[in-house]
Amino acid sequence: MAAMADIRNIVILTGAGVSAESGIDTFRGGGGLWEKHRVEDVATPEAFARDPDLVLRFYDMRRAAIQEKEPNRAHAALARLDAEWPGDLLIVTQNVDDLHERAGARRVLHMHGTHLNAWCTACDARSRWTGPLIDRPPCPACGARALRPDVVWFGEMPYEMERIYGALQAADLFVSIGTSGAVYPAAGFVREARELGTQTLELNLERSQGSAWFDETRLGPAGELVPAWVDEMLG
Ligand code: BV8
Repeated sequence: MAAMADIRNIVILTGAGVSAESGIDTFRGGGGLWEKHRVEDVATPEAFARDPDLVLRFYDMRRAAIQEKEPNRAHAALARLDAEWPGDLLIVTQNVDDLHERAGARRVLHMHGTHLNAWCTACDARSRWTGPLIDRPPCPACGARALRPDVVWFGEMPYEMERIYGALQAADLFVSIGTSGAVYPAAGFVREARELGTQTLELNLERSQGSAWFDETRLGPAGELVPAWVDEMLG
């Protein structure tokens, strides 16, 4: 790890592993989310066009389940770091849950969207949404019955990529927490960071597809590794 004095700007990438101890299924773990539903069946625009009810029911189930979960010690530690870190800090999350925010983090970017928004395919408005979409409720903005989850599916462009690459350019430290490194462009961020000469750290339950690219990998549950790392950073 670079000396603390050299680290001013931090980019943190989180994945499903940071929410696992809150009881939210990861995507690829044993009995993981996608094992119950084939990826191509639910998380693609084609699937939505082919079988909108299946996709809407899948997201209605997850939206309801996520609202019963609570942030865990990893989310709380990251919120503390966000509140106390004097330099730039950005939590880029692949997760569509709102547990980072509910733990108190503010500098959060949902690159794959969020389960608490509905996106109107008629007027493009995004509205906060906590209920189901299966009954085709009217868009709060335009009334059209054309709402979809505001979630980035495979083949769709993740949100705010310019802002993410800008933050990576300025970062002194890139930390990846709870992600398998299976999905791009997020899985490529560690390589961008290395090419920029940025210090890289991985905190994960097991080695990931990207582990070879990190200066340091610590293995264990996020609920233990993240609070310990935040204590290190805040001295
Ligand atoms: C795009 C939202 C381009 C939906 C998600 C071939 C090669 C390379 C790339 C591609 C390819 N073919 C297609 C692509 C592109 C594709 C892709 O990468 N596919 C993969 C499968 C090969 N990517 C895309 O399509 C992306 N878009 O490329 O657009 C483009 C260009 C121009 C113009 C238009 C478009 C969009 C990808 C976004 C898909 N949406 N989520 C939803 O949530 O339903 S992806 C979904 O999986 C998640 O959001 C997350 O991002 C992703 C990865 O999951 P993880 O978060 O990593 O979770 P996972 O279960 O995999 O791993 C959990 C990890 O945690 C494990 O390592 C585990 O050990 C660890 N863990 C478990 N418990 C704990 C723990 N760690 C700590 N503590 C614990 N307790």
